Amino acid sequence: MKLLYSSTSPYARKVRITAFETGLHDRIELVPIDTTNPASGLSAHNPLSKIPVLETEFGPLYDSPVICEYLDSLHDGPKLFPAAGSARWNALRWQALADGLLDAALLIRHESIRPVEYQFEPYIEKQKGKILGALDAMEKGAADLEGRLTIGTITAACALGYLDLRFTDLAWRESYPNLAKWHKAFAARSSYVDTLAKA
Ligand SMILES: N[C@@H](CCC(=O)N[C@@H](CS)C(=O)NCC(=O)O)C(=O)O
Repeated sequence: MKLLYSSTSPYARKVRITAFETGLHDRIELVPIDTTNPASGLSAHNPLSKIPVLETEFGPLYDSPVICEYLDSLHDGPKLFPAAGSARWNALRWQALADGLLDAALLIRHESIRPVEYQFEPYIEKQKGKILGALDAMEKGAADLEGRLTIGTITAACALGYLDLRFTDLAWRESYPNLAKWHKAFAARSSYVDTLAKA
């Protein structure tokens, strides 16, 4: 299976960590894509022109929650998407929360690479508020993260990793000690180390 990705994409990282943790890593061929290059051909794989995209026997799959759930259906080990009940809905809520943090972070990033005269500070502040709101909720619920590995814990780790990559000024560890402690342990996993951004 081909995975269209970039090494800095936190959504693609979710997929790559999922592939490692489910033992499917060797079945995936990584195909780097530059999303800023209109000639990349990405839109032929995903009409939204976004990564990650996984080429499968069912055609291209996107976005990251769909790809991760597909990969989780291919192995017999402990499931990253719990089948039912509170375990399932908690994992999916954590995924939505951390994906939402990432969405806000990416919007800030897109805004901040525009020429300064086109940047709209109130919009950036609004998105920053979403990031901080998500971090507050994650800090309060950090005990939840200590449990089994799920798509929720993977997404939370990727979201915090993206703040480390692009939002160092935020210094999130200073205000969110429980999250910092949890993330430190998660960051020792080889799936996390092997998927660190190369840029
Ligand atoms: N909800 C999507 C978000 C994917 C996404 O926004 N990917 C970014 C890269 S980190 C992208 O391809 N951006 C290019 C664009 O928006 O044109 C997912 O979870 O896969």
